[in-house]
Amino acid sequence: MNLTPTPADKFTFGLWTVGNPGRDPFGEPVRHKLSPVELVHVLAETGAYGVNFHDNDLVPIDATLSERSQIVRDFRAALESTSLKVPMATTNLFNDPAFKDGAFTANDPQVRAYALHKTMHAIDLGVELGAEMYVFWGGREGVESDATKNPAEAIKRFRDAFNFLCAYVRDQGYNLKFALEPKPNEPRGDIYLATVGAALAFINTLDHPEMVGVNPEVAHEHMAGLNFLHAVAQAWEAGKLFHIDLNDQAFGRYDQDFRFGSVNLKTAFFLVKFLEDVGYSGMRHFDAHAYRTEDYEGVKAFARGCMRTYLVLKEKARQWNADPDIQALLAEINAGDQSAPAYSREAAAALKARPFDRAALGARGLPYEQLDQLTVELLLGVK
Ligand code: GCO
Ligand code: MN
Ligand code: MN
Repeated sequence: MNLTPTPADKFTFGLWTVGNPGRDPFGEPVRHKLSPVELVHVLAETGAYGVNFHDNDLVPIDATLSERSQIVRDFRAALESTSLKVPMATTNLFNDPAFKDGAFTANDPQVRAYALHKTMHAIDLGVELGAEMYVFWGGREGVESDATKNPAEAIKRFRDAFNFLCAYVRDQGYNLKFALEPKPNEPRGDIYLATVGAALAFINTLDHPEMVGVNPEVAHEHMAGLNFLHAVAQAWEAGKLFHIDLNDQAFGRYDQDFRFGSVNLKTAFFLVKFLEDVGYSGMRHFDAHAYRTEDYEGVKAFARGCMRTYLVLKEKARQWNADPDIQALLAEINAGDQSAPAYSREAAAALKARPFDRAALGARGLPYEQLDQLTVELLLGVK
């Protein structure tokens, strides 16, 4: 089994993931901060394909123009020397106190204008470094109390912002797509467009829906108690799976951002199997961070672990698809499968008149226990 990542695997990490210094609401950082250039080298050592960033992961919010130029030059040189790519970029619209009530949906119109201003500059920066995907995670776009904001008005503000930014990208002639990243809560009490399904419905109301897709994240759907694979599959089927954030998360807990596959192995398996089976060709972005117990050796182990687990599960998916016992059960389960007849008045009348043996339908056993147990044994390495 070859578990060495290659560029074709499209494994990427954000500067904020391997660069996470281990601060949490209860404790100070446990790792010293590395510069963006140092982080590029850490990622190159682990075999990643690309590095993503928020504008301020790279250029501090109060940097002067000449500082910005120097930072971009140094970063570009690090990318060139390591062959790392920047496939995706995003805006930090959550850290600065100006965004305490949200960015595009803030009640203060000056904040909304500043959010557009900051995002246009951040888009320019991302495009300058080669990004073709732009992620929007609305971390502060929400409320603690519904007394404070009209939720329908908030959605309208969101729409105005996306229509503005799509027009900006088109006007600049950038080759850039947008991916919305839903999350149900944290840091706000409730965040708007909380799930992949909500984002998909919203996209169809935009001026340029063809430019906009989703960036689902494992942890975010799990925080809402939802089936992540089903959300991903719906996005894929709608042609909207533009990007994906891989990590892991125990249900019912705080926002954990654990190493991919470290909690729900079977869920991770079916996700990888789906992405590989359908031929998803986008980035596999690990939006996670190392345990707070780790030093930078541990951070590298964390990054390598995300990629290795993905590759192991990809190989397991290949075995699952080739396994004769599993395939025989699938053939049995799907026997007699035929597409539904197209509607015609005659077809409908014939279907209405058709007799059904309801008791026989209900009596048919389905070998799902066997199929799932075979899956478990294959994953446990005893098959
Ligand atoms: C989170 C989010 C973020 C975003 C990032 C890119 O829970 O904090 O997942 O990590 O993915 O801001 O937009
Ligand atoms: Mn997240
Ligand atoms: Mn994310």
